[in-house]
Amino acid sequence: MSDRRSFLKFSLLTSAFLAGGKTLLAQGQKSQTKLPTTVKDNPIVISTWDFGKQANEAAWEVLNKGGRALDAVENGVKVPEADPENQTVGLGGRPDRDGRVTLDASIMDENSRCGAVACLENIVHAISVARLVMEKTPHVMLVGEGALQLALDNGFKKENLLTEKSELEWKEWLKESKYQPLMNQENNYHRTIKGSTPGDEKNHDTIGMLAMDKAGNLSGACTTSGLAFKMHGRVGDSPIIGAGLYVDNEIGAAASTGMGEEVVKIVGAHLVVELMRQGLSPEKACKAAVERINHKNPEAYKNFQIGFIAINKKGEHGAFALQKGFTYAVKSGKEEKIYNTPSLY
Ligand code: SD4
Repeated sequence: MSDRRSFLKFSLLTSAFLAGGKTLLAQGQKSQTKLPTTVKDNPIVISTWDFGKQANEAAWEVLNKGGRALDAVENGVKVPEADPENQTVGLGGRPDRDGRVTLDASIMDENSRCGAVACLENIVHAISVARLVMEKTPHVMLVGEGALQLALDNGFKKENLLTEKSELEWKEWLKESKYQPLMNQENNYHRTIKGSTPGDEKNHDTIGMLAMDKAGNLSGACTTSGLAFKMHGRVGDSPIIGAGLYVDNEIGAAASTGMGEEVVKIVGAHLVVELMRQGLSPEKACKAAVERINHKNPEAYKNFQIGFIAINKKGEHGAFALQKGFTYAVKSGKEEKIYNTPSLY
């Protein structure tokens, strides 16, 4: 089938899929979808992977006291950022192929204000620097030296983020040094990193966290050390507003984890929020985004994982992944649970 014909076929399928073709914002029509009703006084926080549970607890301390969702998500993701045993976020993150730990992070609030840092070195709490970008500069993203300078100017201290464990793994990887970025996913990771312990990374990756506070406002945060042994300077989806994270306070919020390049190509988190605007549940919206990635690159599932999480203004949550094994943690007044996420494969 020609590219154009496949595109048309896909577009038709998509139109039929979306609420009977009723609302196609891409064509400039006004949304006819009723906005979800906010459930006030019932805060909720969700985050990626099993390790989201501890992060949710820190977020909950803020939410339960009636604090802002923005403060909750920052507080929450700082937990894995500070954990040296966690090799995918902040301190202890796996380095790039040159042995440098470079962090990506983004944050977004209920007023669509957002901030991000990319390729930030030597600062543990990349998320707080992303918040500084949002609150103290007229910009949305700072990278590398500029991001570091902002952090230092605001009292952050430089630290070595490369732990002995991550350094040893990097040195092991250097023996063959295949310049192929590795996703922190068990089945392809342990084939390559001989020094690593199977099971260590199973449920670890980027942390994406979404929260709704007692006032019914939404915020989100996303922070990561990115792909292990990536090229120096590589930036993933996590600091790209709309790709790794997106919040629309009228509709809902979404975040992603997994192979960032594929998420950027479909502007994943924004897509999930727009699909919720069309009336899809959080899980169905995440599923449609994963299907979009799979449609564009049907070989994708063989090489990597992608997962999306989402919440809407009703406090409903959901997630979907490309492959089995993705989990997400939820804490609200009603439940505290780690969910196994449904997947395409
Ligand atoms: C990235 N989505 O940088 C993030 C994190 C990741 O394995 O890939 N972790 O693409």
